[in-house]
Amino acid sequence: MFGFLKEKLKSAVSIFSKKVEEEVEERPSKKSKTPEKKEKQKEKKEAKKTKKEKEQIQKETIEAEKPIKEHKEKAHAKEIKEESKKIKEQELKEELKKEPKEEKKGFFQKIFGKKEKVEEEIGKTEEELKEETKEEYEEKKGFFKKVGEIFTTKTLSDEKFNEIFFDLEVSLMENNVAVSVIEKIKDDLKKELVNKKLNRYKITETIEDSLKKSLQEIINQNEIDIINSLKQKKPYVICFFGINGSGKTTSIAKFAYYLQKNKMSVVMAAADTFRAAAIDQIEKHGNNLGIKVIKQQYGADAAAVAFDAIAYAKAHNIDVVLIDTAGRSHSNVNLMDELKKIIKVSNPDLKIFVGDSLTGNDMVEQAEKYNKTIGVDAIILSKADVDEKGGAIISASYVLKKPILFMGVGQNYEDFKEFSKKEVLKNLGFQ
Ligand SMILES: Nc1nc2c(ncn2[C@@H]2O[C@H](COP(=O)(O)OP(=O)(O)OP(=O)(O)O)[C@@H](O)[C@H]2O)c(=O)[nH]1
Ligand SMILES: [Mg+2]
Repeated sequence: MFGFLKEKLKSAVSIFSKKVEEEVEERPSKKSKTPEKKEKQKEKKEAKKTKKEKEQIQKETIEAEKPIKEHKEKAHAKEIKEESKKIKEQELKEELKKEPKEEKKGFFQKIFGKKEKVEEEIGKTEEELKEETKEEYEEKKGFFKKVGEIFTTKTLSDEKFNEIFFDLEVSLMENNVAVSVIEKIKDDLKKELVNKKLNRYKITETIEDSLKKSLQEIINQNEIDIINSLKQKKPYVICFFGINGSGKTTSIAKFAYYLQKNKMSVVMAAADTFRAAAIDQIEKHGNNLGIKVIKQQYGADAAAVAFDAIAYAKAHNIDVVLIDTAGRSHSNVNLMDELKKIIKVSNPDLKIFVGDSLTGNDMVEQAEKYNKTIGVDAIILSKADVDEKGGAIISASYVLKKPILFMGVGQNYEDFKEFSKKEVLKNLGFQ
């Protein structure tokens, strides 16, 4: 899950950061050297060469004078030793004579020296600084320049940002991230980067922080505490729908297993009377899990099956009714009308859209259309275990403004994960 998107995002963000850095940094290119600069460099080289020659001559002279020098040095060694001893004694005497106040000042100066120096220097004008020796002046100027250079002087224009963002945009699109999600990421990044003086040492960090914040907001859609909601009404009716093969029947079986684990009783309605093998399929799950399945014959009225299941739940004090429906594309008017009828008759407490995460943007588009026609309360995304891209998982709830309840992560009953924002961010490398 997310492996592909994570890698793509990582490299796209790194390229994006580099391009932003290049854009806001003003580095003189090597090619742009003027003829005067070239001439100066040549002169410097020559000077270096003559300096080397001079040093060679000096070295040879020193070698020749070495024996004489050694003799002289030995003779004076004793003399120098005695002299330095005298100087040290004198220094010690003077040090002892000094006022204790002065000693204290020296001590604090050592600790706060730097701060005092900065404060002292800040008070000086450029002219005052220039009055000092050239070397000192250059050194100090360098220090203040460094402080000023933390923030870039050049800023990123809106036009340049759009140009640089293009690669990141393509990466997100290739990984099934919906257009509206990309737009949000882009707008958020723009706010952080465009026409702003940036801390040149924190450009990558700024970009990563902005992306993390955007993703947090994108996946943060009104959560539902499902177990708590289920306890509010009896029987609690849930209807599942989506396009063909999206994983509805398998998800219903996994949901039933999850409810059993939470000590809730369940009945399932085989309201897919459209596909021949659908009734057998859900019955098989019912047998495996020890759950009653309400069914009629193939081609029967699906709404009537749902109605029967609710009646059975009421009569047997069952907590939850799960209604399986036939797969249908939003564009199939007859089947959509049939679904509307099921919804009208069963009046579900929760309408769940089951989407196949592998189908990416198509799934998100279908979900949007379902939402407009019959309303979606929550989402289950199946096949997340085989979805390497992950863009649809990020996009679905943002586009619909509805929470993702569970993710199908395999073919077994226990391969059903409660949606965790934290885990999604972690899998994308943002936590
Ligand atoms: N790897 C994986 N496979 C899944 C998952 N969920 C469902 N499948 C498989 O997807 C296929 C279709 O699943 P179904 O549950 O029959 O889908 P459906 O939406 O009920 O299909 P129709 O009723 O024909 O519309 C089956 O082979 C399932 O085993 C999942 O989370 N992971
Ligand atoms: Mg099915």
